Amino acid sequence: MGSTGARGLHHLVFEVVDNSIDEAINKYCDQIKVTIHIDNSVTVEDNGRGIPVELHPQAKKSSLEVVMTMLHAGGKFDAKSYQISGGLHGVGVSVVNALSEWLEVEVKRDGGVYRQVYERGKPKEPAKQIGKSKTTGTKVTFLPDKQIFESIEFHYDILAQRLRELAFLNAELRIILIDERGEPRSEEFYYKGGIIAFVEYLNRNKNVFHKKPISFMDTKDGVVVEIALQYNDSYNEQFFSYANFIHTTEGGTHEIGFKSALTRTINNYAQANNLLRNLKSNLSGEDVREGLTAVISLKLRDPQFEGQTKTKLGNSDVKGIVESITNEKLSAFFEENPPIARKIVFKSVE
Ligand code: 0RA
Repeated sequence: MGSTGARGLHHLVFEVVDNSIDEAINKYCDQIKVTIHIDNSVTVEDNGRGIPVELHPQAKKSSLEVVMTMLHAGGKFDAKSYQISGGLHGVGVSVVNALSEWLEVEVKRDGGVYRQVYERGKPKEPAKQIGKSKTTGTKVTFLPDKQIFESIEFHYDILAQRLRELAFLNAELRIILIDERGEPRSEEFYYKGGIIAFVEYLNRNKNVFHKKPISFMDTKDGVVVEIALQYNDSYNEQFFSYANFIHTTEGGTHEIGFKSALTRTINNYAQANNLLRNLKSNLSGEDVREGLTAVISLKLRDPQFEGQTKTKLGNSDVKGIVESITNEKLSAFFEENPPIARKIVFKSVE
């Protein structure tokens, strides 16, 4: 988990949520509910396919028990999916289990409800069927181990911030957060517009240059690129980049490709329309990013995370991919929307 402090503690929740997100990415799940209970145990419930429960022939126990007790056994068998895990954390739900005083898993699958309880990662008894169900899903409830973590008190805002971010990055996924401690509190994160709604949210208190964020999406060499951007009248830059749902705070090749294309496209438009008459040189990268709010989200097969905090995307082919997609889509947008393009150029010149 990386730490026994607050960071590691909250990671427990995100680790379980990541498994549900994997189901959502593959369109098996459209709702995730996270509940903080009064004793600081947490429930993560999804309506995905459910963890397989049948007997695992090699292990001679249920697949459910294998997934919950063996390191890296949680991986999907359909390797073609872009898994969220394999990035920063991705240690698997078995680690959450090992670091919990107790954990209870309930799976609805194959017409039944199955349940198993563990203490500090050890099953109390084999998984067994406790009922019937026509639906599917997985529900995990765990109490972090006080012998391991310095504190087991969850912070609502830390959970809310990441869950909101995940909802922005997964358009149409509904994520519900409930806090049963003290005065009950809950929020629902659901954004039909995905990262377009993210940009609108980041600019919610700003005067924007154009009502609708500029957005485009394309796939090249198996890399899915989604970008949304919107200018406001401030001088700040707000830039959020992601690779496989991991916030790449240290940047990387996707950011370099985007920034290079943005500078180039704006200069090209300005030159072609004779808007740089009073300037001795081209607009710089910093010029064109004043007042910019942008979100870029990539999905790729083998993300290379580098840097101090492993939040810098290193894949070298990604720079050219993002650059060419941005050049093409953004110049097309400028050609079709001259008033917006001119406004952006004038602000950059200023
Ligand atoms: C292994 C295989 C399959 C699904 C899952 C794990 C799974 C794990 C979690 C953890 C939380 N929610 C989850 N939902 C699913 C695929 C099973 C299949 O092929 O049907």
